[in-house]
Amino acid sequence: MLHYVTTNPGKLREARQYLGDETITDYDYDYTEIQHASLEPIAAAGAREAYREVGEPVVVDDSGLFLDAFDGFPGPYSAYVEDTLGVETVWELAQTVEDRSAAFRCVMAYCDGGAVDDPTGPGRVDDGELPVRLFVGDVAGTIVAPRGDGGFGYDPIFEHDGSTFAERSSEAKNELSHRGRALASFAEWHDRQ
Ligand code: ITT
Repeated sequence: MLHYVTTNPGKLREARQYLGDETITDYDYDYTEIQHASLEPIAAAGAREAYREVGEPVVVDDSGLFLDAFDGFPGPYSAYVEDTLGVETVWELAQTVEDRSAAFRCVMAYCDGGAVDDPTGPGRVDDGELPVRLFVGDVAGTIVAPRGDGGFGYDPIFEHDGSTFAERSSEAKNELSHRGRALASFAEWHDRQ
């Protein structure tokens, strides 16, 4: 069984909706997040630590919101900024600039202790540590005044195609979101194993 390791119920709901209960089981574990300017090394280190904790195949999901006018802030610090400032304050910050374009990014990292059959498959990071595979999804949008009751985190202030992510069901969000795109490329690879 594949363990989806997260402390965030919103991420888990979307992963379950996409992959199905027969593919993943949740594992609530708060792995150490290393400090880095990009999500990939954070996810890779997290997957290795999660695998050592769980002892079975794991996937972790490191994601963030990147505002163009602020050179990608909060980016890898999105969870810290949500906890300390809050989503409303990020909307207030965005109102101080004209360019409110932004992107969500999701990096999923898979680790099964190295027993991956296909050494040349997608996203493989083999840098002398436990091999991991990375599956990435991005979506562009605009920061807007909060709307909608669904989703989680920054969803109410992220608009794409006329609606915020908080105005979509998990299924409708997965059809075009950063996480949905990362899940699609992960599932495409995983189904071939
Ligand atoms: P885990 O590390 O335990 O998985 P986390 O919530 O701490 O959970 P991250 O470190 O990846 O996750 O931080 C991501 C931040 O971005 C966090 O504040 C989330 O609420 C937010 N976020 C991630 N994906 C999102 C999405 O699809 N919609 C809205 N906000 C999102």
